[in-house]
Amino acid sequence: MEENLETGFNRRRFISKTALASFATLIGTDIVFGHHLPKGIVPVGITHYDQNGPLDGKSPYITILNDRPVNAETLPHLLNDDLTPNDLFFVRNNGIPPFSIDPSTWTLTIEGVSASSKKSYTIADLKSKFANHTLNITLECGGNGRKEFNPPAKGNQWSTGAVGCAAWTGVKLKDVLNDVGVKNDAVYIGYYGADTHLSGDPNKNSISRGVPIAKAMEEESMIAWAMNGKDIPVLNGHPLRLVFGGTPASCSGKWLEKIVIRNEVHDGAKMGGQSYRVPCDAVAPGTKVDDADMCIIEKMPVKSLITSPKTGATIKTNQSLPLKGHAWTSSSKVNKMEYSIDFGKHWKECDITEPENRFHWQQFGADVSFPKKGYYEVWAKATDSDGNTQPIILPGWNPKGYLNNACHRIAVKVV
Ligand SMILES: Nc1nc2c(c(=O)[nH]1)N[C@H]1C(S)=C(S)[C@@H](COP(=O)(O)O)O[C@H]1N2
Ligand SMILES: [Mo]
Repeated sequence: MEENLETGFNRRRFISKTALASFATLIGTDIVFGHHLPKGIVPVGITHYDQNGPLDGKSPYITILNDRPVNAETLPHLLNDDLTPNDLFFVRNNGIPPFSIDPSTWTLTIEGVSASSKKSYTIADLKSKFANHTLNITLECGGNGRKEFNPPAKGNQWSTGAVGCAAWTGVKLKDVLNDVGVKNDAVYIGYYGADTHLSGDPNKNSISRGVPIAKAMEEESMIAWAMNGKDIPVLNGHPLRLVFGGTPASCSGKWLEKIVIRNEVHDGAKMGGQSYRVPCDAVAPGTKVDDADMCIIEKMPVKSLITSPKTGATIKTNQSLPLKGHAWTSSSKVNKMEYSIDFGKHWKECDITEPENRFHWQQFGADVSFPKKGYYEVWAKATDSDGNTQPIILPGWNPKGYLNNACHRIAVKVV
């Protein structure tokens, strides 16, 4: 490195020391001639590395579904905290995350036919020009629960763990959009992130989705640089990401570099075809649906998760069982939380906290007692302020297995 400087060689054309160090960590050994590696070239050993052991910045207890791209979810009992710790927050990647990230030079550009100007902001600009906010927002992958659909749907076989709630710190998206200027004909925003397509083709995006302009302008729609008071983990979009509650988390663009303000529905990667879409009208399980009859998912349904005890808990007949969990919705809030110990025949009400802000998942609790020894299941069911309730077994089947908000169930043995 020094040699390059002495010979006056322009060091900036080469990969930075920090990027080299993170390459080395991923490979598990030094990259001997790493200082010769031109910027923009990712070592092949990295694009094909095998994932053994914990993911970068993640707990060893997180469940890894795939390693290329990285997808990992969290078991229900590990989601017991009001705010999900960064190392336990699920990861859903469509491509390869950027390896060389320098927050001090990172810029976000906003442009588009429905933008009155084109502006770029560094993270320092965002921090100083706009009011900073911290909101507790739940992110849930549109495919969370896909595993249960029958006939099965292709895609990551998420169980219940592609969800988490964190305290996100950043600025309101609407403050930044207003600074750029939004024309009256604006319909949608689209995002572009710094991750690369799995094929390695720099002209392809792994994903480029967005939200209707009305959603972008909501009070809780954010551009965030911190998660639970710390840097966002690289796998969750460090140094900058979008955060939208109540929509599929695929709208919340990670490694955010660009936002376009469009006068039509954004048509980036994974906006069209069957991606993040469900049949506009309900279909029988197994039906093939034409792309033209599929509608974009703009809202996530009401849902809940029992986070304590862990399924399989054993208690004594004279004991009561403290039940705990979270409930969330895209409407204003969850109004009612119930549980059943007799497979849904009778329901009893749980206590539930108020959300600190919209999209903050709410905490429910109950003391459950059982009439006699035996095997039981505890089922949990949330009802939101729009009157929507979770289905007991499965919601309507759809070709890609989205929006499974069935009641969560745990097994309990009373001895
Ligand atoms: N740039 C970029 N943003 C992205 C993705 C991605 O692959 N690349 N995945 C999306 C999907 S499908 C989901 S569910 C969420 C997951 O966020 P997380 O990995 O922080 O949990 O990020 C969304 N934002
Ligand atoms: Mo997702």
